[in-house]
Amino acid sequence: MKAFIFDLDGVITDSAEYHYLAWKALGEDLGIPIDREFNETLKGVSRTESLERILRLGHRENDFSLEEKEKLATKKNSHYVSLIAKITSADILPGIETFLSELREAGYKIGMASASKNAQMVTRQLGLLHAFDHIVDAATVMDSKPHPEVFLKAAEALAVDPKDCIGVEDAVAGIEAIRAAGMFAVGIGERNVLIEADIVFTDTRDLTLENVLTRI
Ligand code: B16
Ligand code: MG
Repeated sequence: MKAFIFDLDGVITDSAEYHYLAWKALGEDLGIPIDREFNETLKGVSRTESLERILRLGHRENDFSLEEKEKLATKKNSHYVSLIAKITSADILPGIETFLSELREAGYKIGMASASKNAQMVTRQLGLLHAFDHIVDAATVMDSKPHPEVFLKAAEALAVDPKDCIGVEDAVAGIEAIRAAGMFAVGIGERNVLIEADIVFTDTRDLTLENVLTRI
């Protein structure tokens, strides 16, 4: 194995909570209640697709023009951006900084494959820009997870064969994307949810090089 490619939300930091708060507020404006359980289905899913799912939930998918949907997505994003402005290095999930340093010292290439167009900004806020050799710009990705494109783009930028990459993800769609890219899939979350992952850690604290390499 030569490279590790990370998802952002739910793996490096829990910005999923801020996505939830911003979608919930938009849902309230539209009369569509969004709870945490439904929010699970939005994890790793692009902004436009998330909005479509919310509108379908409220049976309002035909109530808005493309232009109006863009305005709704922009409104959610402005709210989200105002929430993440408060993110600091204290919001890095436990064990992640140590793991990234461990990988750097061991000579692995390190990439990020997030569906978020705010990934650069969040990573900067966390003080982790230096820890990644490449962060894929989600705006250049045509097909969302579970399509493998974002992971394949990261591997290409790192100049590593996908079969020599390990992908780390918290979302079902993300694990599917890693597998479809031909990479080894490490899940962060529940074993019974991330059933397609090669290995699963429930806590980011357990994400160490030894714990991963001994299970490949
Ligand atoms: P944005 P990840 C994903 O990030 C989030 O999990 C998902 O909830 C969000 O809708 C998506 O990014 C797009 O984010 O609106 O900021 O472009 O988990 O792939 O790092
Ligand atoms: Mg995620």
